[in-house]
Amino acid sequence: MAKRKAQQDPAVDQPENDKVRSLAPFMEDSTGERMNTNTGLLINDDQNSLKAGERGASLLEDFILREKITHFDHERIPERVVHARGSGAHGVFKLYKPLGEYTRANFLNDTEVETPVFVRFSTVAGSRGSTDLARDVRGFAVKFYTQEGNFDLVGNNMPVFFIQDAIKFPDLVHAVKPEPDNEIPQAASAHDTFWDFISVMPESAHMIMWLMSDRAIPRSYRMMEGFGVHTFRLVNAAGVSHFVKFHWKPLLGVHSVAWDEAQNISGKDPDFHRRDLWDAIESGSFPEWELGLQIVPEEDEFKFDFDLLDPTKIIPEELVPVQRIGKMTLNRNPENFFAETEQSAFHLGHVVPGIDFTNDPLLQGRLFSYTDTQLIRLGGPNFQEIPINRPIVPVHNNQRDGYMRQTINRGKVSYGPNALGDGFPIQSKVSEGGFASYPERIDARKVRARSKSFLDHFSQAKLFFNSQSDPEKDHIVDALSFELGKVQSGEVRQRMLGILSMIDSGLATQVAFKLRLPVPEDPELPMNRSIPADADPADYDPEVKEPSIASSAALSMANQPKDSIETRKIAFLAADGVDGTALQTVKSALENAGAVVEVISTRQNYLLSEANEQILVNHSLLTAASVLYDAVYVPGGTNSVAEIAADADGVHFLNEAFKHCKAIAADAGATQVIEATNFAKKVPDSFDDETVLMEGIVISEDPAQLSEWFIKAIAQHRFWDREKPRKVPA
Ligand code: HDE
Repeated sequence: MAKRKAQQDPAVDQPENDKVRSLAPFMEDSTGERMNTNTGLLINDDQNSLKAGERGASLLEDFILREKITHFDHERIPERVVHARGSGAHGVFKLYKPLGEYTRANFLNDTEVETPVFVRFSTVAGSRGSTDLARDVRGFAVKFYTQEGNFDLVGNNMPVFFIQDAIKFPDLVHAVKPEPDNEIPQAASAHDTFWDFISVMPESAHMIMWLMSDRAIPRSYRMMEGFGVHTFRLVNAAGVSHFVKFHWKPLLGVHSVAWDEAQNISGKDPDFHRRDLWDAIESGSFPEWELGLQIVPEEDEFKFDFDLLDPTKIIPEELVPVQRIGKMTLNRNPENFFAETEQSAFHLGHVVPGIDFTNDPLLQGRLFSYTDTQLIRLGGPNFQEIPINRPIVPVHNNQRDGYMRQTINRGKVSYGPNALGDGFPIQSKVSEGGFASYPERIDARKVRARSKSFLDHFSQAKLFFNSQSDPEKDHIVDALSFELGKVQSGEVRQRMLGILSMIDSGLATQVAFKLRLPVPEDPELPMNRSIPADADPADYDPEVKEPSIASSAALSMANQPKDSIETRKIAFLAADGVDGTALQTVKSALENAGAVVEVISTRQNYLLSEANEQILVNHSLLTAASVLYDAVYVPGGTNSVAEIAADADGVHFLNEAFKHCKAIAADAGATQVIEATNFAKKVPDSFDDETVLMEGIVISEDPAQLSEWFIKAIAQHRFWDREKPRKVPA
């Protein structure tokens, strides 16, 4: 394939795969080429339109002007109606062990095969140009280009959903999108229409707990889990079906930012997640996830105290463990955002033999929506021919024509059955790889109804809340107080307190305190307005019950591994006169542990150390901010320390890092800077393994010792206890 031109050469080799190679014939590269029109005519003047005299009117004859402007006028396509804001990457999936017992899908049976993938991460509510750091669900859509056709696993970073039936999706999306009269607010759920809808839809209670948790503000796309949400089926060669839930587990662990930080990042770098994903791949720190399966035999369908078909429920990992069956590595950035990321079209109806659906009513509706939406977004039925969407296997069928048809189908026959074409293209037997739907037995009346087994709306909301650490619970209280605080309608707020008290009375009390509203004394069942006109509302009353297990460790981010600082971004605050030896020692130690170090100074370009060596400056305090880093270090050096301590932005950098509970390190000779901060009084008097792991602050005169402690502290990610008894201002 065309090699990237010199100026685009990434720092590391980004491997090719069958899918990437298939894109090569469609690539264009103008380096060293002459400009021509779309019909191949060499252009002599692309800067001046054709005119009647130098100062005269432009001439209609100017086909070069018209072609250029016309193309420009038509450059935009509609953004996705949801998940408009996103970023994509190429990669591969490799299986650990064959899964023939459960599925006949080829790519889940052959451990030798590397299956190419394209992944798109997204927010849901915001438009294409909106901030990455909105409080929102994240989309996690994976297209596997298998030898049996494309399999799309179109998931989210939260394992449940707001609604139980697809027919309510347009209502949900209308409620959360900016309000229709004034298009306010952008990319935010903190407004009346969203909470009004939620307050009369108790089935959303579980999802709301996830959305108000720190899962809604990830540190990075690379540090999120992914979930298929619905229960799917795996079907083996003998036709035996098992239920399955799909999980993606990030090898870097699951981590989030603080809400105040998220809001600041949205201003300082709205592309924070996009940039983070791009930079990680460019630098060779390829993001990795393991694919996990929770498998339930058919005969266990009714073994649980929730319905497997209800998309507002998880299967707790304590009940059915997640088996890790393979690894996905994202190792290549797209060449062109529009061609690849924007035009990628996912659909959970893209399956391969051995993977099938269940009757989850949300899943069933999605099976219609995804192709339908591409027809308007990508302009017609030939969107599957767009290079990023093509399978890596050839396509033969009798579908023809339509806008922008690319394929040149040969021959007279475009129908089946046919005899003139010897019957081709022919169908495949199941034994030859043909897809046959799982022959689930159905014997039913046609009804519009909700199963009673879907009416338990609170037990797993409770399970989620109970499983959180204390800081995580506090963040949920804060998030709800923020969101409901932005709501104007008193009735909506009050109704939401009713819902919250069904989940946890302490939670409801704390939010009520912040809103200065009474908690409903003896909360009646929250009103469910999501019922048919003729129904008896009592038939739709939520069933109130306790979770089957008290808590689930997998639901809390506090239980994530904390043993690595790989790809973490560390800011060094330094100016002329810095102790170059300390700076380089700590830099090397952090880089050896896999972190990325950036030097931030009062001015751009470079600084001079005590020993007069030039040190590269990555940013000045004007173009960087602590919210864009995971930790901060201040090296010694009298002049450097004095300059940072005297710079309001330098001190603010540290205050903010402290407020957001990040690891902070300073040389013993840099305490002047620490003295200038709001948290000076909170710095321990002496340092050892224990204080460092508790407080996240390291001061030492020995750069080697400092590095060792600092690395341990950064690996903790955050020191949330700092928020108690109250946050330090920044
Ligand atoms: Fe989607 N969803 N969705 N969704 N969804 C779309 O398809 C829809 C749902 C998800 O990066 C749309 O191509 C309905 C659950 C992702 O391109 C649209 C329902 C989950 C993406 C659509 C749901 C998702 C989409 C808009 C309820 C997690 C982005 C653009 C029945 C399991 C894919 C598009 C990408 C995108 C419909 C609910 C995930 C309109 C009707 C549940 C990750 O077709």
